[in-house]
Amino acid sequence: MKRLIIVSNRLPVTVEEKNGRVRFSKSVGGLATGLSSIFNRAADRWIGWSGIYASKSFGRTLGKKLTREYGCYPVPLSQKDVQLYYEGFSNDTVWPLFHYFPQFVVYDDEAWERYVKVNKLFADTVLKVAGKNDNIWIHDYHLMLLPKMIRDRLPDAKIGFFLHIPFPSFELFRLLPWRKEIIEGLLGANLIGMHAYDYVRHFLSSVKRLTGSETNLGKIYHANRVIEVDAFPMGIDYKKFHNAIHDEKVKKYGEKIHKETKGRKLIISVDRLDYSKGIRKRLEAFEYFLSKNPEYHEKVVLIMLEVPSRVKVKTYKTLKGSIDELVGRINGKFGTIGWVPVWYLYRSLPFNELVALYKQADICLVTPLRDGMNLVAKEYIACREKSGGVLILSEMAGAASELVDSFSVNPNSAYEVCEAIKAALGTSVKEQNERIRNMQGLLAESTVQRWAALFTERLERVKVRQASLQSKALDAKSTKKIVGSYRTSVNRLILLDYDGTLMPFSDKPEKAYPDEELYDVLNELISDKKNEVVLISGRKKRELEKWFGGMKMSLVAEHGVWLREAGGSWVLAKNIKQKWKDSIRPLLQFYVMRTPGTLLEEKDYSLVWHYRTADPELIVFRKNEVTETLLQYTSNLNIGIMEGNKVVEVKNLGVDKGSAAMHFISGKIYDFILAVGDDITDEDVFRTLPSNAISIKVGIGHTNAAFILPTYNEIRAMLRKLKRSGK
Ligand code: ADQ
Repeated sequence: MKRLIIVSNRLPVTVEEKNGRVRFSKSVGGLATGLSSIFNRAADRWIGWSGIYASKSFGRTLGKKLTREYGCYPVPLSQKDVQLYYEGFSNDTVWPLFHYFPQFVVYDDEAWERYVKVNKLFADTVLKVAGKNDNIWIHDYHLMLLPKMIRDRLPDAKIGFFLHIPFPSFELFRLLPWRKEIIEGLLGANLIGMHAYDYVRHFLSSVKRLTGSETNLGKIYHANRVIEVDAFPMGIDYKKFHNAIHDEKVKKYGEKIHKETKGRKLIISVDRLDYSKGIRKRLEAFEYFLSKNPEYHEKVVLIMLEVPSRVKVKTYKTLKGSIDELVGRINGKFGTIGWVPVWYLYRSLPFNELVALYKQADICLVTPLRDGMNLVAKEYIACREKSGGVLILSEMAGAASELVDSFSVNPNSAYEVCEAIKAALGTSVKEQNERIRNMQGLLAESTVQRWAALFTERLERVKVRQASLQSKALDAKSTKKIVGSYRTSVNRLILLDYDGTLMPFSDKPEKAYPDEELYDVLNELISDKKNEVVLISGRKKRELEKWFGGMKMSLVAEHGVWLREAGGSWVLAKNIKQKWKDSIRPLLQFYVMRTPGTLLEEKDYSLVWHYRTADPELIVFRKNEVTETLLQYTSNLNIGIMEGNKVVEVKNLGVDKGSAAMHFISGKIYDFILAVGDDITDEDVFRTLPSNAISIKVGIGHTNAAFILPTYNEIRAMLRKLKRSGK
């Protein structure tokens, strides 16, 4: 049966031990609420830490109860695990780095090793529970290695990953010594979701730079799989908040707030006490507002509601101290006997009281320095009715791209925040209501329930799409058939590409020379008189001759420009010219100079611009520039521009690997034809083949070939198998 398996650092049930008694309570966060709408306790599973250390004697009974009553499977974590994996690597390394606070990042090998270990513990629990048809949905930065760990042990699993915090630009991400492991870990998923498109962009850029894998429109071709990445902005349980404003308890508490604040204009801010939330800067901005606008003294109150968070982490302790001090300073400086400008509550409020605050507030001040999404901004909007209300929202929050009717501010500018408060206080209720209505329309549609449903549906679809791409994978049955027809045939033609097909790619083309194993494989094939082996390459004839000149096989160089029958001499294809090279060469040289990491290769009848080691972001632009310029210069010459694997090649038109293949195919009647290649130039061969030929593409992607094999290793193994069967 297809089930949903949710994996997150904490379970949706909070377990607490007090005086030897264990208490269970439902977690109330946005994530738990959102997922509960699609989580079926009886059938689905939730894997995470319960909040109780594994050493506790009642651990086993607790586990059973959690499973039986809540569908939850606790991951056993020791105190040391939590200290190093959660407080350490997750919150002292990843959190500050991903929120653009490199100065707070702790690089600690021990914490990293524990992060790996705990991710493995999570993988063990997932593997105990999950089957290959289940949808596994992993959440957040604590578990970034988990997708790959599961993929390694359950290769066909359907794995989704959602990152709740920003993904930083490569300039920051590269600071992390374990950046490659993190990227590889995440790429174990089938679908990766983030709150905003900016984070997706940053992630794709890191993938390109660290793995060299191709990415195209949110798809990553990596390790013979396609991984999709997209923005899924998370919403809130809109109805729950909006309906609660009519609740009697909420009304009563609201009246109390109104009375206590003496009907003054009420500004609120609500967050976890975290440096990323910009609490200090916000207070400084409010102080600036009070100093510049004495007419508002005694007329406004700022209520700051801060939930204690990560209290054991040093940076948080220091932050708490400095906020206490700042609140004291402002109140001391501006307060009067009847007016305390800042009310500071350091605790979590029950739902009804939180809603009442949202309902009473004239302004909600949400000014994080960086925030993945920020649900408080959305909750405030959901709790407004017809009494207006202004949301002042930092442009650094993921929510800013959706809540465009808020007052947008740069949280680093006390001046901007001050001006926004002033503007908000001066805006008519009519305009406030209009803005609120627009934002409510969006939030009522894009709820957290819809978010969860969209993600899981997409995960299903991604898997179907990937299955269709992989339907060409050469399986045991087809291999057997190919081997069978090889065995019974007497005239065989084997057309092989070289780079990427028989050899892996190298930074520099000249470094990819053949190894001993490859010579063995080729010699085995050649030794059978029934075989005619042709190497069809884009390389220069000099290289092919040096490497394979002494072997009894035919060679094709420069994508069909030069042909050499086994034992014969090189022959030039018809209608080939090279004079054009003199006018194109300086052009490409100019681009080599302007683009570090690129190089120009000159073949007899073509020019090749290689960019394998260049900055992948820069190449996106430069490649277009190069091809556009080339198009202008080549329009009246009989030459074409061809894009290959990290190369742009300028060559004679009408001559390609396909025409070379044709030369051999039409020379004789063959009862077995096999063609193998990996890139776009080999597609010309696949297209030329007669219908009974067998074609194999190396690596995933769209192709005219009948089959796909993952890497050159499998191709070598396959060729060996053929040879052995033919004995
Ligand atoms: P958080 O950093 O926790 O979440 P946020 O999205 O604002 O930030 O969620 C906070 C939640 O806690 C809200 O639902 C809010 O109502 C509640 N809350 C805050 N203070 C409270 C208080 N004093 N009393 C009661 N409740 C309080 C992370 C990312 C965010 C991302 C979410 C969801 O950092 O950017 O939006 O995950 O993906």
